[in-house]
Amino acid sequence: MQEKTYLKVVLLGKVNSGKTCLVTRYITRSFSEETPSTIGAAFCRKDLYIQGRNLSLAIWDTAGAERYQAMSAMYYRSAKAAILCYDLTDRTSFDKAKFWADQLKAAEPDCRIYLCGTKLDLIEEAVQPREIQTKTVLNYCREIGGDMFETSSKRGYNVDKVFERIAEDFMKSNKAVSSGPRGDVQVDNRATPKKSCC
Ligand SMILES: Nc1nc2c(ncn2[C@@H]2O[C@H](COP(=O)(O)OP(=O)(O)O)[C@@H](O)[C@H]2O)c(=O)[nH]1
Ligand SMILES: [Mg+2]
Repeated sequence: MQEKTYLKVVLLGKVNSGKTCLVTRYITRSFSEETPSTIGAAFCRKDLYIQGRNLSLAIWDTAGAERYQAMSAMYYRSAKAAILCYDLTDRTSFDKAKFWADQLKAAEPDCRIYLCGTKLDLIEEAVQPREIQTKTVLNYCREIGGDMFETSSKRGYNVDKVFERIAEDFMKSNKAVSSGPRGDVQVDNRATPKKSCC
């Protein structure tokens, strides 16, 4: 049987920035206006076959814990990719994403950063004005060596792209890495998730 590689991916961002909807859309292909405001960690797995190898994404959603600024570094420990969500219609959410980028840079320098501007549909349908310009984020990404996407979980726009890019980047940089089913066994097995989202 072919060996499976595990990749820990964490989501971070301001409350209501669309993290849970992004994961839900990717995993279940669905969207609901009413997302549960659970406290604890939610863990999802997505198995992929990419470039001739089995890759399992271990996706961690904060599930409300992001309310506490000092969210345990255990949450993102050993993560190889972080999706930092910000709401394109909420200026302050981008400041929060930058805050998390700083935290990650200090604690997990090997973790790749993917900025994700959410709720693009609200702008395209003129429901709300854009508060964060694409160029601003692109400049920031260049500065920190990250990547950027603009998505709509409601429409399903660009959501798969984020995770595909994460998987591709990881495969490019890691020819043969293997770890536990949650991306980092030793740490994450102790931090038992209170709720599983799938
Ligand atoms: N219109 C629209 N609303 C969204 C989108 N993503 C999330 N939302 C809404 O934004 C709110 C917060 O989303 P949620 O995923 O729970 O944010 P979280 O706190 O970061 O996990 C919910 O009311 C969602 O329905 C999107 O792509 N488009
Ligand atoms: Mg959430």
